[in-house]
This record gives sequence, C-alpha cells and structure tokens, in this order.
Amino acid sequence: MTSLIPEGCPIVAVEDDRTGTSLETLKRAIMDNLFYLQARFPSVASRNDFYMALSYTVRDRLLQRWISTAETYLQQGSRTVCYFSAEFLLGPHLGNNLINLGIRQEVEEAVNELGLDIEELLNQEEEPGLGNGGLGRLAACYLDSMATLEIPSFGYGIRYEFGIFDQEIRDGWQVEVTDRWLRYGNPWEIPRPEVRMPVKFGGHTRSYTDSDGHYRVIWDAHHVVEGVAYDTPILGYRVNTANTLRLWRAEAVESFDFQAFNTGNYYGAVRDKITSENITKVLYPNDEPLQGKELRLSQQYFFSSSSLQDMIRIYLQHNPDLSKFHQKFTVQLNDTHPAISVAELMRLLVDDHHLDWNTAWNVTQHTFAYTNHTLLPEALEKWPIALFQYLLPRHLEIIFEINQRFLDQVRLHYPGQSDPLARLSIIDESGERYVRMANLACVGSYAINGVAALHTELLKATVLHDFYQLYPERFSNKTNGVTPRRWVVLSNPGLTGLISEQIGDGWIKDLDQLGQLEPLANDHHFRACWGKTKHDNKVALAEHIQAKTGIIVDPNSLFDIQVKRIHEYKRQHLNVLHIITLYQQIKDNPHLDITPRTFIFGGKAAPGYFTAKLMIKLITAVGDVVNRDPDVAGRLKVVFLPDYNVTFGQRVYPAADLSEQISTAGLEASGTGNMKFSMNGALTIGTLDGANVEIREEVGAENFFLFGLTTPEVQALGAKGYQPWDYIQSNPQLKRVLDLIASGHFSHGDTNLFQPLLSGLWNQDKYYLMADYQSYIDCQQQVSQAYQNREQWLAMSILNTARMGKFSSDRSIQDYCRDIWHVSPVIIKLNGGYQ
Ligand code: NBY
Repeated sequence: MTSLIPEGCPIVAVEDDRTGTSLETLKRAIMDNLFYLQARFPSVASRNDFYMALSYTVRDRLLQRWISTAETYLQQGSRTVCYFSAEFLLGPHLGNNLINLGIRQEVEEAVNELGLDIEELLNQEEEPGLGNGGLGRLAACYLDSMATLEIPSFGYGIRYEFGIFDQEIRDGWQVEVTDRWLRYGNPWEIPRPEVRMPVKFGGHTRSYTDSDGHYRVIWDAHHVVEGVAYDTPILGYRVNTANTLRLWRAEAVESFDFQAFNTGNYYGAVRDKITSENITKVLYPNDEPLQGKELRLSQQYFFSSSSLQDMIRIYLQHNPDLSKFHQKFTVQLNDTHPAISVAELMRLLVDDHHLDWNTAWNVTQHTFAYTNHTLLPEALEKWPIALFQYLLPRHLEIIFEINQRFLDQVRLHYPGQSDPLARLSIIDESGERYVRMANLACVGSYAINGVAALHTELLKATVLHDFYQLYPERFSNKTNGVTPRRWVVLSNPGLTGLISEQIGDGWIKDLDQLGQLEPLANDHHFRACWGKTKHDNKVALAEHIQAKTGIIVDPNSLFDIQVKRIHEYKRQHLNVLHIITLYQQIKDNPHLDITPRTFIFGGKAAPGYFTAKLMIKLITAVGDVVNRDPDVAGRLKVVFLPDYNVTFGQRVYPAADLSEQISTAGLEASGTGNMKFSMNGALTIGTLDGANVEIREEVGAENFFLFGLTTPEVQALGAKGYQPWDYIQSNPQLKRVLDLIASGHFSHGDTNLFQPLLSGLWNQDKYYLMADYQSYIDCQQQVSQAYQNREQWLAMSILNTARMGKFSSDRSIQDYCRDIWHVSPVIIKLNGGYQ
C-alpha cells in the first residue's frame, strides 16, 4: 500500500511512552483517556467513564499485536479459517484481555494508586451477549483457542444491537427485558465504515446469453441492504496473535427508494430504511429454531453474504484466480444458521465472477465444513419454499440445480429406490415444500462433524444416517472444549494460584499438564488448600446470592448447581423432584440427619416456551416454601439466580461442589458447562449423555456419579411403549412428590398452576423423568454420603480437575486444524512499529 504521509513522520512503536506498562505510564494513560476520549476530569467522572478509560488503555496495548497480525496474514497469504456463526457469546473483554496480555497485576496497581477498585471497574462492563447458550459460547471459546494457538482465523457474525434479553424474576416468573448492551458505548470494537458489502433481497431473476455464448443470470433485487463491518480484536494468551472477529451491522443504502422520496413519500422512504436496518436489531432468543421467520432467514443470508463477499475481496487483492479460493480459505459452518452460504458462494462465483458451474462447485464443496449441534429432529432448520422464493429467488434456483445434480449421483447409488432419494433431497416434498438446511450443508461440505463421540455416533445412525451411508469419509467427531483462560484463570484466581504453585503455569496453554496434580490428591496438606480455595469461592458466591436475592445460604452446605438454558430435555424439573423428595423426608421426620444442600439454578427460557417458563416458576415456588419452612431449619435452600450469563458463570463454576448434567440420554449433543464445572473441581451427577460420557471416561467412574437410562435403553423403552404412570403407581415416594405439587402446596393452594407440567409427566413424559427418578434419587443419596467424607471428596475433586486436559478448547481446535482445516500456526513478530 502506498502511504499518504511522507517518510520521516513519527512512528507508533510497539511500546513507547504512550503504551508502556510501567506504573506511571499506565496511570498517565488512564487519565489521558479519561480526559481525551471520555472528556471528563476525575472529579466528575462516573465509574463507567473510568471503565472506558481503562479499557481504551488496555486496547491501546494490544493494537500493535492486532495490526501486526493482520499485516502478517496479508503479506504471507496464510491459509485462513473463517468461523461463521450467527452467535458469539463472548462475555466481558476487559478481564480476559488483561490476562491474555499478562498485565493484570500492573494494571491493578495503577488503578489502586488512582484510588479506584479494579473489581468494580471489571464489573462495570456490560457483557456482549450475542448468543443464546452453548453454541454461541463454544464459538467464543474457539476464537480464544485459535488466537492462542496462533491459527490464522476470522470470526464472522452479526452485530446485534440487542443481544440475549436480560432476565428478571417477578413473582417467581421470568420477565424479559431488552439488552441494551451498546448504550454506554463499546470500547472493544472498531467500526470500519469503509468496509461495506451490498446484500440483495427479493425481486426476481432473468437470464440471457452473453456475446461469448454463456448462459447468464441476473438477479434484479427488490432492495439492497449494506453490511458494515465492526471489528473486535481477539487476543491469544501470551502470544502476539490478535485475530479479528468481524460482525456486520445492517445499514440502509443511501439513495434508498428514490422514487418514493421524489414523489414526496418521504416518510415511506424512511420507514423502508428502518425496515432494512431491522435485520441486525435483535438476536432471536430461541435455542431451537423458530420455523419460518422471515427476519431470521434475512439475518442468516445477510451475514453469510457480507462475509463471503469480504473474503472474496481479500482474496482478489493478491490472487485473480478464484478457482483456488478454497486453498486460501476454509469456512466452518456453526450449525446450519450460515448454511445458505453454500448457495451464496455458488451465486457469487457463477453470476458475479463468471466461473463455470463445475469449477464453482469444486471451490464451494472444498470450502465448507459443517458442525451439527443437535439431534432433536424437530430442531433441524427448514424454510418454506415460498419464503425462499420471495426473499432469495436466485438462491432457490441455485439450490434446485445443486439438488438435481446431487440426486442424479444418488440415483447411481440407489438404482430404482425412491426412499433414500426423498430423505437425502435438499427439498422436503413430503407435504408443504421446504428447503432443508442440514441437507444443503451436508451436500456442500467436505467435512461434517458432531460435537461429542456419542453425538457423532447418533448423528451417523439417525438424523444424518443417509448422508453417512453416502459419504462416510466426510464424517468425524470433534468433541467440544472450553478455554481454561476464561474458565479457570480468569474465573478462579485462587485455584489458578494454587495449581501454578505446584506445577508451574504451563498448564494454562497445555491443559494435559494438570495431570501432574494427580499424586497431590493423596496429599493431606494440598487437599486442605484445595478445600479452602473452594470454600472461599463459595463464600463469595453466597455473598453475591444474598446481594441479588436476599437469600442467605450456608457456604458449608453442599453447593448443588444447575446452570444452563431451561429446557424440558435438560430436566431442571427432575432436579426439583429431588428437592421435594428431601423436603418431604424432612417433613416426615424433622430430626432426620441429612447433608445440608444449597440448590442453585440459573438459566433463561425462550420467551415463547411456556413449559420452560413454568419450570422456572416451579423452582422459585418450591424455593419460597422450602427456604421458609421452620422444619427445614436452613438445611435445604433453593435459589434461582436471575439473568444467568457469562459474567455470572464465572462466579458460579468455581463455587460448585456438584454439577447437575441430567439430560435424557441421547439428547444433549455435548454440553460444555459440564466441562467448566469439572475443571473447577466440582463432581458431576449425570447421565450417559453428550460429553458426560467422555468426562466420566477421563476422570474415572469412581469419581463421577452416574445414574439413569442409557441411550439404547431410552430408545428401547420408547419402542416398547413407555408408560410413565407405571413408574408413578409403583413408587409411592414419587407419587407423593407429584401429589404435593398438585395439591397446591407450592402455589398458595392453587391446584391448577402446575397442572400443565404434571399432566405432561403423567401422560407422555417425553423426556423420561419418571423412568429415571429412582435412579437419580439413589444416586443423590450416594452424593450426600460421599460429601460427608471430606477427605475423600477433596481427593475426587482434585482428580476431576487433574484429568480434564482433554476438554480444553485448545485440544478441540488442534483436532479441527489437523483433521478438517489443514491449517498451521503462523507466528506473529512485532516489528519496531508502524509509520
Ligand atoms: O450446542 C448446544 C447443544 O445443545 C449443546 O449440547 C452443545 O454443547 C453446544 C455446543 O456444541 N446447542 C445450542 O446451544 N444451540 C443453540 O444455541 C441454538 C441457537 C439458535 C438456534 C438453534 C440452536 N436457532 O435455530 O435459532
């Protein structure tokens, strides 16, 4: 690039008087930023002003790395991974960047000397909640690991103006409140108003033959929206790599609906402008697809198209030949939300860049890889043909063409058979016609993976069975992982210090090193330190609980925690049945000697998911009674902590004794909270589901509380005709628990309130709670006993942490790099600075 400024101008150096990390330089920088960026002097500055000033100070110190990383990738033309995801649930940046930069201590000192409190400033950050749950958080952990492993990569997604709603609890019910996370500004993003991509919607297509005799299609859109880039640096841990997360915001194009404007329909024109900017207004708060929402499909197409256009733009800067695009880029599709990319890349290559179909298909097919995150057949995304025709008419044509060529191949495999064809077809023709996004993703990808070993096996055997038959070589498993930087180092400084004292800090980048802790499980003194750390974390959580809910909990009680989205298949209500069982035992015998427990719940329900919201009401209602009943005498406490998010997760995992992972076997694809708990020394009570299976393998069966039906048992029971009332009628304890709820004991005498939940359990019990109840209760009894043996419990806790190496997202990313992406690290060198 040619410079706009003359030689000999001042250089911005890697570390200079502005960006050094000495105490004086840091203090000065914070005060400078407060004045020059926030326009405040200290006496009138708010806590947020100081948070912003500090964040800019930290950002300034990672900019050299970010710019050098971008420069290096550009110059070296490195093979690059693009992680396409509709959700990135990042959580707060400041604390994480301090740790990854390695300046947490220096900054804390500087902040102290300015008379401020670092914790208060950290708490000031509104976390970017641009995701629903596991899928979005996984994307965030993967960005951290890709940067730490120095993998050239981009995240591409949507800059939602409103992320996942804030949850309030009123009268025990969930109430949704808009998440205005951008209200006070976002110091971590850099808008790139010059990076903007036109994205077309609606209209129709026409074809013609050009002067060279080529058949061409033109898409005359109804309207165009622009994607504008907003970049956030993703810094690796103690490396120079700072990758980019590029999120797109929708902007109306300048001369929007000129005709309306000129005919005096000014308000009409402005209304349409607002409509197109709606695309990136709000994250859909469902963790299962909502069929047929036009705006949702618009979001998916909008970010897929903007991202692919951006990649082509970057590619063409150095290479005119798009037929080798897949050698430079690979795209990981985070579930089917970006699967429309398959058709869009074809359109860009064929219509806009005039590649012939076969060449374009070769590129496309070698570009994409697809990760599936769900087995629930009803959760597979599909879009009505009519909606597609209306919104993306050209893509529908392209999909038909892809499908026709694909089915021609399939016919060779299955001569004369129509059933496999009907199942494999990208178009569902069994009733109203739909585009099946998982089929599009499978046809258009060179690799397909599930997110835990069991999940991948089930994918191959069920929802993607036909594709597995056709393309077995495309399938592999990539068990999820979580980043130990955020989920141990940042959240649990006490444990981090204790571990590093013993084995050094190499484990932070190489989690298998935690194995060195194993012998210490037998060391009495180490156990005592381990126990103290846990206790301190529990005291801190207890204080938080009291501040947020007014409920006083005993840090000496067993902290039994279930935090995750509220869902019937995750079975928070099974946990409640256990609480009521204990409660009833106490009522029967108030002097019963039981292990005191604090049951902590957190999680959001999709706003339209009535049963999930009723489950929250049940938890809070049971809490209201149990927490106050004098017979209980504080031995059981039930807490529902509102607004579970990443920030709260960071408080909760370190304080857990017991992790509840109790989904119906075969339904939780992987789970990642299970890993975060275990890494922080919680023991798990769980079914053989998702990654629980592998966690149990790693930590040892003797260090894991297993209960419940296995997947084949669930399937067999379903096939035989499952009758929940058989289990209820033959189990007096279970029947009493259900009857107590039905009697209105937890609902001020209202016998109707929980009827929908109860009749669900009596009649179909889709998630087999009744079948698993007794096994769960018995297993919980073992937990209570084990907790009484403190030394033994501590040893088990240490072994859990020691054996969690596999579940670092660094391992997952290395697996992806080796087996799917074929990308290698690129070391970033900081040169002297930039002019
Ligand atoms: O992905 C979760 C799985 O349930 C969990 O087992 C797994 O560990 C995790 C990471 O692989 N899936 C998930 O979180 N899904 C969603 O959040 C989601 C969000 C939106 C939509 C569908 C699923 N949608 O269609 O809008």
